[in-house]
Amino acid sequence: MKKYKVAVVGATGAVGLEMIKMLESRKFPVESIKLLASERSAGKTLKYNGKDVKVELLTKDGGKGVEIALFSAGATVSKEFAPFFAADGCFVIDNSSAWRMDKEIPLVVPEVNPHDLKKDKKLIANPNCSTIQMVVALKPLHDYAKIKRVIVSTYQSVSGAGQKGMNELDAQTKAWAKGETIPAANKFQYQIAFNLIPQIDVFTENGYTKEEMKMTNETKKIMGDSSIEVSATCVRVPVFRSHSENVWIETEKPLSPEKTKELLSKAPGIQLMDDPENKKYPMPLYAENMQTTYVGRIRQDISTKGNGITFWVVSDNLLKGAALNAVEIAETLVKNGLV
Ligand code: 3JN
Repeated sequence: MKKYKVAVVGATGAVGLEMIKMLESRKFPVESIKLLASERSAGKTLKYNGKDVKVELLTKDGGKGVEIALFSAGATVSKEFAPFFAADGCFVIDNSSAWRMDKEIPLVVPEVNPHDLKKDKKLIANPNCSTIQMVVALKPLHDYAKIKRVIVSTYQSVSGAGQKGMNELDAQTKAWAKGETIPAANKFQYQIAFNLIPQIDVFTENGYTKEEMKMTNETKKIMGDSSIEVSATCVRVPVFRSHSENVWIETEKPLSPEKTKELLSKAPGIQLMDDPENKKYPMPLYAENMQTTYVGRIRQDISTKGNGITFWVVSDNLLKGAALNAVEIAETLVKNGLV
């Protein structure tokens, strides 16, 4: 089997570290690995398959000789460096929002739109974490009953804001437990311990936040159907890892809970966890470090008379929401003979 020269850009960040772990645990055919980061982190040593790898400084030449680069270094870095990597013939799978809504750039969730990957489209965008876990569940339902409208409320863990987000919840909780003064908010707008914050990213002109509008716009693009209306409310919750979402859909064709369960039980990437009598439903603690998207609490939406379903979906935001989806895109490039 052919092996590939791979790079991870932003290797020392929360998602970068998970990307390295995903390449290892999924046994991606790696011939050589290059770990790249900004000046702040260059020079550190990380492990790949038990061997020390020195983190090198990211430069515009970093993509030379690399076949696949996984980027998780933020939109600004991606805008500056990714085009140089792509021009050197390297596939770039970018986890930031920099290119997601660019018409020329595929925005891919392998379970949903693998056909959007093309040999000559070297730059590929990885969607927002909240969008990914939702569309994996929406796709089979849309194919069967055509979704007209989605209303979603998210419960997003602090790891969505990176290591600093996790450190902030950790420090505030520990201070509370010791009876000390709780450290002031820094990464988040307000104290996150024992609180909920109905703001992720900045507000836009229509009153929705950028995170909420990402869910609307990215869903239409990935599903290849701009007629699907999506209204999202994104909330930060004091959970370390895994995002949870309650999703309501309204469909053109009637859709029963039984049919929804049948469709989702066969859907790739999904595991049904829906047995309310035995208190079985997905929860973030359960999804942490798992490579599956869990769906439960499936029921008829009583406000839409047979054409509406509501469900609860939970997935590890650093895995399916970021690193795993990126590695699965790379795996799809290999499987489809594109790289
Ligand atoms: O907060 C979350 O749970 C998800 C955050 C995602 C995020 C945070 C900062 C910048 C993104 C993203 O993936 O959309 C970006 C960005 O790339 O714009």
